[in-house]
Amino acid sequence: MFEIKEHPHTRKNILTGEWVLVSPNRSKRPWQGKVETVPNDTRPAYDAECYLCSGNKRSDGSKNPDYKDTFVFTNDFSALLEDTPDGVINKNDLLVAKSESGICKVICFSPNHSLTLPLMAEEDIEKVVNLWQQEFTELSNNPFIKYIQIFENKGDTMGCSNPHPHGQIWASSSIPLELEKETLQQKQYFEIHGKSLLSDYIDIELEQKERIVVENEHFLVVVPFWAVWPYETMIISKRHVTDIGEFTEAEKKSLAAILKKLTTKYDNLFKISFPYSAGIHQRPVNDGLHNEWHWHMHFYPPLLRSASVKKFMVGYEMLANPQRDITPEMAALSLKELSEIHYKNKP
Ligand code: H2U
Ligand code: ZN
Repeated sequence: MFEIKEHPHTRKNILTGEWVLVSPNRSKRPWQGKVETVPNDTRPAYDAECYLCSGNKRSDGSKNPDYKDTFVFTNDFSALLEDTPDGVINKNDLLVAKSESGICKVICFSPNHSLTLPLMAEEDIEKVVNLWQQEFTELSNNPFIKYIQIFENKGDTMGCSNPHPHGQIWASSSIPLELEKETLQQKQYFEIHGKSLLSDYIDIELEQKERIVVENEHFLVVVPFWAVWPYETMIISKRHVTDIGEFTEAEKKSLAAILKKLTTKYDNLFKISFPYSAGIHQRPVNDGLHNEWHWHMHFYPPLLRSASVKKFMVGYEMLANPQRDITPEMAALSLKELSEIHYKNKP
């Protein structure tokens, strides 16, 4: 009889409609491949060479203010520009292109160069959450903006160019691919069930308790049933809200608290500053009602079995289908059992 804990199987990502191959039988295979060097992450609180530190010069010559908590500026090398002319290219339906415009921003989480989210005080993470909310509201006032992607790329392994605690926002004139997929799946569910897909999903997670990493009054963190990356997680708001603009003061406090707990657990897993790409998913803007949308945040960490062994999305994954060995349930259990006190702050 098919046993999900033992036998190879595929699981559906209900947010994208895509599938992941899970091979629990394979998680004990020996590793003789690439071993990454463990990055040394001790840094000074101020680095005269850093283009994000308070009062420093950036590479385009502009100077950062002497900021004391958070600081936001327009990306000096923006991937999207506000004044790109509209236009379409179509050569016999074979060469197809369209212009894209937008606004890109960089957000410094703290003036302290040595910190990361898990090492920041909860009140200071709250300031980051407040800024995300404020930027979302302000950017959505531009009628040409259709989607606001708030994200953080953390660590060399993820191609992050600077260890200063920071994130980015790219607001674009069209809805990006991942968001198109998630909109479609959530809309279909909402039309049939009259409830958000993630509200019903949360109920199952709370009932089964097999994939919960941590929770508080307003948020739940799970390794999703369909996770592709070994320690992938999602923060899901317990209340059905479509975007960060709707969060109350209490919810913003709760979000800061759970961000600290989750990222602390991540650092504690391999006792390093844990790399990841993380970002908020929420409704598109200036695009009519999107009641189907349920706010959540994805964390995609690249590490597999230690600080130095990374998961490669190659071979079968590139050519056919994503695949994982350790099950989401095993990953959730490891994360759940980890301390909520950062290893660097242990007495
Ligand atoms: P990462 O989050 O991937 O490290 O990128 C940092 C961003 O900071 C990157 O998009 C921008 C880069 O364009 N940047 C500036 O806006 N000004 C600078 O002086 C250097 C980097
Ligand atoms: Zn710095």
